[in-house]
Amino acid sequence: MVLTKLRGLPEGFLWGASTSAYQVEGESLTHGKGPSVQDTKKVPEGTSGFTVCADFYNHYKEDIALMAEMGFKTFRFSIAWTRILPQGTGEINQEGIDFYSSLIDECISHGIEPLVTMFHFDLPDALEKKGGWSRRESVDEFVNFAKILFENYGSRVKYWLTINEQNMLTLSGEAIGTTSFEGVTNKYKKLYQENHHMLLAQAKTMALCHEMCPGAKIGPAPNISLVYPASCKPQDVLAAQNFNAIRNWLYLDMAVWGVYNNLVWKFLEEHDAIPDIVDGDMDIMKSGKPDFIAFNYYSTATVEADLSANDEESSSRDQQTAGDEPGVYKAYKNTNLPTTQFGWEIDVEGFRATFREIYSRYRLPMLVTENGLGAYDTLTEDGKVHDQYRIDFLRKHIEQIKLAVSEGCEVMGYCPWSAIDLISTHEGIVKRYGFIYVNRDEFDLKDLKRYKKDSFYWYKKVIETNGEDLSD
Ligand code: BGP
Repeated sequence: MVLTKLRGLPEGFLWGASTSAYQVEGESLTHGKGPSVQDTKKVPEGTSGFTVCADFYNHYKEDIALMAEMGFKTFRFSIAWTRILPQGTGEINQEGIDFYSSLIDECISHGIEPLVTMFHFDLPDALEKKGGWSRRESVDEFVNFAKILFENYGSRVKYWLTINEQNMLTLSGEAIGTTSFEGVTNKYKKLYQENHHMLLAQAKTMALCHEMCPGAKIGPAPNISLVYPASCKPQDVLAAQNFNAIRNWLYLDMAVWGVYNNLVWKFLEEHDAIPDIVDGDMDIMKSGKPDFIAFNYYSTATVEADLSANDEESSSRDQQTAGDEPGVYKAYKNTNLPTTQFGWEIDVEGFRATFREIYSRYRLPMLVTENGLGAYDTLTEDGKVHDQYRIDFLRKHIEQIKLAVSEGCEVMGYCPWSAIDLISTHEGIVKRYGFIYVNRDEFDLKDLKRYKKDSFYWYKKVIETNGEDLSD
């Protein structure tokens, strides 16, 4: 399909950008905040921890003013569960409630809609120590936290996101620092039981949001990217369908339709990992519906069939690529795609293909809650950051949004990662994503002064023209 006529982006398109509490705020164990699993995990060697980050906690007014200068219509941030409930349940930390209240007011006073993620990788450590999401109680613990948020902010926040990248918590929890398999005999059983509880918590929270905050909209925020087959061999196509189901559709089929994806169900049966499902659970899953699908997109994945899975040789493989699932699919390097300085594949058309696929399956408006380029930025002596590579990356992705919209996909907004430089999940501050440069190094905190990167001025113009002018 060659498109000659591009449709403009809809009026009210939510231009903005994203952050998460543990990666940007700092003050990680002060002002009454309790530790989360991000504060207690072992930080990869050579990278700083999360105690200071971009010190957003103390700079948020200045930072939001800069976002307003770029013309943001929305700002996606997360609320640290342990700033509100230091132990995860029980006593509320009023200082935490007040901090987010003031942050929300600050956004609104600049005409920026707060887009709030309730949970972004930072489970309260006190709950983790009791068994975290593996316990049935975790469902109500999360819903209790959500209720406190709706009570305090529900009249001011129109857009809510439940759980950031639940699929990555399941598939890559070790890298994120949220999963350990110590003493676990069946890792699938553990992961998919936790997953079942998160899905229940999400469904209950979506229903509660609609009950407590009429007019507010809520959705899940998984990391969705289309999975390609390595070739047109039918076995590779089947492998790609398997991984699409395990990586993507499990999460959205449940959020939207309240059903377990059949391919994933089969996969769980084969691994003796069907979660314990209590009577009434599937009714709960159907009771909370999303108003939109938010998703994070960085790149597509490619897989081939793993036909040797039943051989002795392959079952005794110890050098398995992280993305492999013996007998189900094998990760495949897509040589058609360029990569970032950090080795991540860049697939702009894959972004559009992902929109098309999500929309044709679920027919719900979509909101991009992450997409971006991690790079080693340099601050020049005269205080500039020439990040043309980031501008090129974002431009190409926005072009694909315009194409997707022209093809009939409903897209509500675009919030790249990240509004401001912050600490990467496991690669430190040197992997920068922001429009705003934060003057600090990995261990030398310098003065934490803010500088506008070239992409800052470019994005301002993009927003001003509602995506019409993408030129330099
Ligand atoms: C997503 C997470 C973010 C962010 C981003 C970039 O998976 O939701 O928290 O970290 O990826 O990843 P990284 O920091 O590893 O470069």
